[in-house]
Amino acid sequence: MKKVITFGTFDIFHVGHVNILERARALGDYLIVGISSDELNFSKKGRNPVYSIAERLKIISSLRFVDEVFVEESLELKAQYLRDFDADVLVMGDDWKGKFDIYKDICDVVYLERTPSISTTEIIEVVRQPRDN
Ligand code: C2G
Repeated sequence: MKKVITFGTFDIFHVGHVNILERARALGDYLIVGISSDELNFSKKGRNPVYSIAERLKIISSLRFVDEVFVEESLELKAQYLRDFDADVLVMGDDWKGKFDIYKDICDVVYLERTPSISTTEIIEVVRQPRDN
């Protein structure tokens, strides 16, 4: 069984997240998703996620092409996660291109094109815009 693993915050879930998870799963037989804890997101992005870790775990695990989810506590634990889950392929969006090549001694590393013009940050900004009506 070819095990694929990927990581992310997946806050304010959107089609860009669906696209990367669906394509990641298509590279193997089993998809594991490490979901950043609230604290890790704060350290990565300087803000708490809008959706709690419990909500983000529930949303991602509800997808038919996701087989397993866990909480990603730290970026520094990535090698341990890859080994613990016995991953064959690490998949990330190409905004991370090159950043995880150091794990090529543990598993294959594949960067997939991000879905253009959608991001959690943009959605938050649009929602915050004052209504002109
Ligand atoms: N993504 C995408 N297209 C978008 C937005 C996001 O393909 N329009 C991908 C990202 O490239 C990433 C995944 O969706 O692979 C999750 O994105 P984020 O929730 O922003 O995750 P990130 O902060 O990149 O966390 O250990 C790695 C980090 O936890 C990754």
